[in-house]
Amino acid sequence: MTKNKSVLEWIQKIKNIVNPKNMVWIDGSEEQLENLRKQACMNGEIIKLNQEKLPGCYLRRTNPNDVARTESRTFICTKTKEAAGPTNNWWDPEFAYNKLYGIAKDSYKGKTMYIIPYSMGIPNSPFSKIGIEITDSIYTVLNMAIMTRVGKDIIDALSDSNNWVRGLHASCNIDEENRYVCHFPEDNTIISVNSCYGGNVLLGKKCFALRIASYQAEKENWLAEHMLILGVQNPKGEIKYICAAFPSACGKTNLAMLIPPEIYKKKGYKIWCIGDDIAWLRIGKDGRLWAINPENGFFGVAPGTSKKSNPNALQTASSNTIFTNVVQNLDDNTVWWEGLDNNPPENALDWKGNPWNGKISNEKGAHPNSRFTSPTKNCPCLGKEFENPEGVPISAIIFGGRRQHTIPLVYETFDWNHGVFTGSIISSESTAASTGKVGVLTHNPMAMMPFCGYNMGKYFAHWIKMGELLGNKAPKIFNVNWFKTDKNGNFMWPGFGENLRVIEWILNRCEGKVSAKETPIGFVPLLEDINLQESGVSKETLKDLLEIDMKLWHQETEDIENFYKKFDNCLPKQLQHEFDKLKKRLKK
Ligand code: OXD
Ligand code: MN
Repeated sequence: MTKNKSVLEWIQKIKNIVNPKNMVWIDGSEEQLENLRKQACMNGEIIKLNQEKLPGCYLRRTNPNDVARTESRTFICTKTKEAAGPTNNWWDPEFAYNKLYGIAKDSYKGKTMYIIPYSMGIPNSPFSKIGIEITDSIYTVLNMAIMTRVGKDIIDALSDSNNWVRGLHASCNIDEENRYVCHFPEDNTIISVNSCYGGNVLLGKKCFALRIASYQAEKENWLAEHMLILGVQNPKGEIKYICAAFPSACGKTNLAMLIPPEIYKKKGYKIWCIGDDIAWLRIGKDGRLWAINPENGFFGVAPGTSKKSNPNALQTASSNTIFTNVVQNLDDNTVWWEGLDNNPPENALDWKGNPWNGKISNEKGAHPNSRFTSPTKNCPCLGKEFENPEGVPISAIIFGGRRQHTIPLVYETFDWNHGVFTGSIISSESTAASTGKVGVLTHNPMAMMPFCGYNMGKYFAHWIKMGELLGNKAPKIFNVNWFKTDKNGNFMWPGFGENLRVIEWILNRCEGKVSAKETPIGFVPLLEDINLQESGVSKETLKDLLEIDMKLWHQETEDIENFYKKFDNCLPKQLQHEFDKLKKRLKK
């Protein structure tokens, strides 16, 4: 497949460790993938679903101990602990290599070693980067073939370069006590053992496109971010693009594919999805910030996805999709999950493969972090610029989290550094995307806490520097919160497609079309500037949604103070300064 010396040497080294029966290069051909699907159906790794109703679709059940990312077992392995910073788990590289090679030793015995050359981004584009993942799991190969561009073209594009990311995945015994995901950013390497959960083993995604890439981006003056990219087409046909960072399972996929409310549709508004999870942002020739989505598929959360919440995602996941840990309806061999509709199957298997009657069972049928892996090209609202190697120019950056109180529906930050500060103080209620308790308020700066591959203090400084490089071409930065609740615990904002009303205000602000009210935390909309027509939201509720509760903000500052202490001397002085200014404004 290749004569590249660095590739061949590394493969030989890994082969000597894992000791496979044989070795197969993934060439990206449909024929090879189809053979692998057949093999995986035969060995029980995946189940073929009803091909009339769900053409090209399969189901996978993971080991019940292996259903989400394991942040406590994810490590950044750099020469110094300081390089990994105060928010990452750190291991000395030599220790980590020894430990993980020890665990992976002989673990491919009797198995096939699959070698997947893949590209994050469009092959041959200067914005793209290449990786090679070795795995013993066909499920991983099939997912990688959806999520990234794989095959012979990629290894050809690499030619004899040594600039590629090494990735070793070994399923081992799916032993949670020996499950580790280690990143070695200083030598472009990732090793993941004892898991088959997507976020831990699709090494192009979180491991490369965020953790390793964020490390590279800091050195090369760009940004690798946990952001969706979306285009808003106005009635004049102009498309403006925004990026938005939200923690896992907070609705990025829904926002990226939103359906405009009827009145917006009638006026001619359209939404174009460019990406739902990761953005690589670079300064373009024109000095503006440009974004590409380095992925080629969606690894979306299934529960809650419905005709009402996200018809585009449902359509996307209706063919050539791998479902993981959802319900199997035995009557017609299709799939179901909580929130899909009000008609759960009676004759079904739950995500663990146990008999399940959705009409009477008190247990959930699908795991809350069950997923669909679907090709981007299935998405009915995929923007044509998705294939543009230069990406799309970004007009606004949005940060957000899941907060019942304190954070208003939307506010605009005063300038870039205040925007970076606002990103740095995001906290959000934890979700099922990672192991651990759900619903706990957790700090998640820029939604990158689990994904920043180096010292987060240095990452903040890098954001500040990017603002300096962008100068007056920098996009405006906003903060949103779709999840504010009233005193009865009900969501006050309808969310989903209705979020376009807020995005319209954001774009109007970018174009200087509307004024705003200055508050201690930033600019909030004037009540009349958010279009509530046919939204079902009253002006009174909007007022509550936009309210800044001083008492809660004082508490928030105490919390920020504690959080910032973690960073010690690596917190950029600009952020401390922004924090001091906020406290002063709140005192007035
Ligand atoms: C994801 C995540 O899977 O953020 O995208 O966990
Ligand atoms: Mn994500």
